[in-house]
Amino acid sequence: MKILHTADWHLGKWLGSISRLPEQKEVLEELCSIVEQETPDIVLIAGDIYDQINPPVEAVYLLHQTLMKMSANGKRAIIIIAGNHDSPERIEAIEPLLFESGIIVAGWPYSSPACYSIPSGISIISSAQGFVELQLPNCKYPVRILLGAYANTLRCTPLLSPENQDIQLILKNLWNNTKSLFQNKEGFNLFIGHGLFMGSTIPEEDEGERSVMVGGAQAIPLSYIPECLDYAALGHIHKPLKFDNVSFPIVYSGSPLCYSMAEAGQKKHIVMAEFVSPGETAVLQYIELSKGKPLLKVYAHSVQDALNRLSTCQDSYVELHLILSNHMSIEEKNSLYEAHDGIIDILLKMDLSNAVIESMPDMTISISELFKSFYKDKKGIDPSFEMVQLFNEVLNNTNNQIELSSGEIKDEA
Ligand SMILES: [Mn+2]
Repeated sequence: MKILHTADWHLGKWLGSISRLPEQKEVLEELCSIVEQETPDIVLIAGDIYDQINPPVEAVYLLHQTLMKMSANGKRAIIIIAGNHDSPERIEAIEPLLFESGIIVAGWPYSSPACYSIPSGISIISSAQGFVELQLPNCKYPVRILLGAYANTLRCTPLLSPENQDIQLILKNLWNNTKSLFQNKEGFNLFIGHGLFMGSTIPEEDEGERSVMVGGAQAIPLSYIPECLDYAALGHIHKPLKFDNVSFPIVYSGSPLCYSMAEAGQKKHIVMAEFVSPGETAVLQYIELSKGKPLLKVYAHSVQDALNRLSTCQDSYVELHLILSNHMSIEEKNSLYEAHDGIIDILLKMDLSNAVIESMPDMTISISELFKSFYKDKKGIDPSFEMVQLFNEVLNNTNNQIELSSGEIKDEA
């Protein structure tokens, strides 16, 4: 029995003002060819299918197109759970159609898929809240799956009771009560979950995920996942991660593309887990994904230095860290954006240690004279007589108002 595990597709995601949809199309095509080559019996997609609750239609189309390709007309089972970026209602809304293709969607931690069989040979032979048991066409043993869709207070409402409002404990009880349905070794026992799970350390969350679980307050201990399992497919952390010191593989597959600058330089992959028979340790294989532009942090010490560096990385998205000793003009800033169309952000830092202060303005001269010298500095010509007159007029009015208002304050005091 062969599983393909992936997660965090974030379809419809943007990086700054750049849509990642073209790259998402490419990487999902790559994923479909891996599925064709490796012929897994089941594909697990561990949440954050979309990047937002209301995904753009192009993203919805891409998801449906990819699922239909991967399912091979209902011959391959696909399990999808909702992540914190997905709307549970929305992803379950297409269930009646997916149903026909052997695709099972669990939007809520307590979703209980209906039992059915389809002509290709996939059957849901039993189900319960957060649980499904499947019989697959080419697999002698049943496959039991705990469905750990992303959980928070709002998404667990029917599971809350006056005595128990603790989401972590509710999940622990739900999963442990369900395990009585499958704790024997006469089938393959899997877990698919989305959220921040912690072993001895808490994995570092990605940009855009941190606000969801502030300070790891809602992290779920790994020990809450029942022990009688063969593989746990996790989603939420974009960097691939396999936990150590656990009795069966508990794995974050990571996202298929680098989605934030914090992921710059990360290699992305999917996980294949193969079992000979129930109870035997899975053989894991990581298949690298090669699509998507790289994300780079580029450091430069002058505008010219930045232009030189930008010319060597035209196929990347760039966060430019510019350390300057003098201010940058609008023209210089524009020249940077013109030199590279993948600049996500320019972070400017002033290094004044070697700055040459060319001329300090003479603070003893009048404001009117300062204005004339400022104007000449900016425009390259002296201000006209009328301009100076207008400036003085504004200046006098302002001074009068200041005197007036300070007088009023004095009166009030
Ligand atoms: Mn997530």
